[in-house]
Amino acid sequence: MAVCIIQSSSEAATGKLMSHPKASGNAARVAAAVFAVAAAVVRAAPRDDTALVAGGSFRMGTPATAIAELRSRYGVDFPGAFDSEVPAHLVTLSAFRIDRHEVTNARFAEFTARHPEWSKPRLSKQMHNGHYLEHWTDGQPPPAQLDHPVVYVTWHAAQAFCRAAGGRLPTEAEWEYAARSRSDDEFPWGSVLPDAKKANYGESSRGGTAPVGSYAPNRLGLYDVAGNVWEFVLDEWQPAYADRAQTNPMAGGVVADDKLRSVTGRRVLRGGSYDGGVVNLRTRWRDSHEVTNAKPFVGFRCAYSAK
Ligand SMILES: [Ca+2]
Repeated sequence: MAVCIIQSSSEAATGKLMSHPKASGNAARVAAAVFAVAAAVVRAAPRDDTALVAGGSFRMGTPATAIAELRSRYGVDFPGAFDSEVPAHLVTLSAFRIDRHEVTNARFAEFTARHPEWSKPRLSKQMHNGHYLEHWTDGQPPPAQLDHPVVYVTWHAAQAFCRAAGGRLPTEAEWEYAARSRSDDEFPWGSVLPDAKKANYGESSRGGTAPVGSYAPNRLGLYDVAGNVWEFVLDEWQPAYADRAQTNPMAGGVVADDKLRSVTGRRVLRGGSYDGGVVNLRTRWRDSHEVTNAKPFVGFRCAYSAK
């Protein structure tokens, strides 16, 4: 099913600026135009931190015939391991933009200031697991962690943030396509196994989040795709992929903004975290959480229209 994509707020701001053609003849209007430019720049700032991903087709997921070898290679033998990645199936995506970095505490603090309905005191107890923004004090993130990924967020809050930023959460297919740099890469950096210099995961022994961008990006310029924090994506959790070619897939259907808070159930997580293992860093690995499950190792990034 196609995903509804809207213009980014930066584009809207630019359009507003261009509709001010008579400003030059009047000082007040010039001042207003200057203000509009400044506002546009401020609003466009997040857009400057996005990567354009060209559309195309790729084979998402893992063929069933590869599972035995994967279980052996990674020493993972619990029931059902890798099964959710099956089958490998052809996916065609339209072009999109995606944040180069996980959303930071600083960005999320700007969001809760502008949209206090998503601040900790205002979010009803039914909308989270009791830990929403647990690491913040008096509505502010830890000063030493402004450039760390925001954590203890719900799926609803993540999607609300992305909508306010002029985008949405990436679909699961977009996330995997971007993580793999439109290739067959097993990890965002290629096929070699991770080490403590490549990503923030369990064996890095940080024991917590790192400032976003602390490790080298993948070939599309995306940072921390593997590790640091797991990332909520748009799709509803399904235990396996549909066995057919798909265009712009998104499990669970388009989420209307006015119905966002009524979404229940599990949504997909991708990428592993500072608390995770090697296998979680694979670009094809899938996991899921309840939408209300605010955890210390889960964050997100946003996607936007390519136009
Ligand atoms: Ca990540």
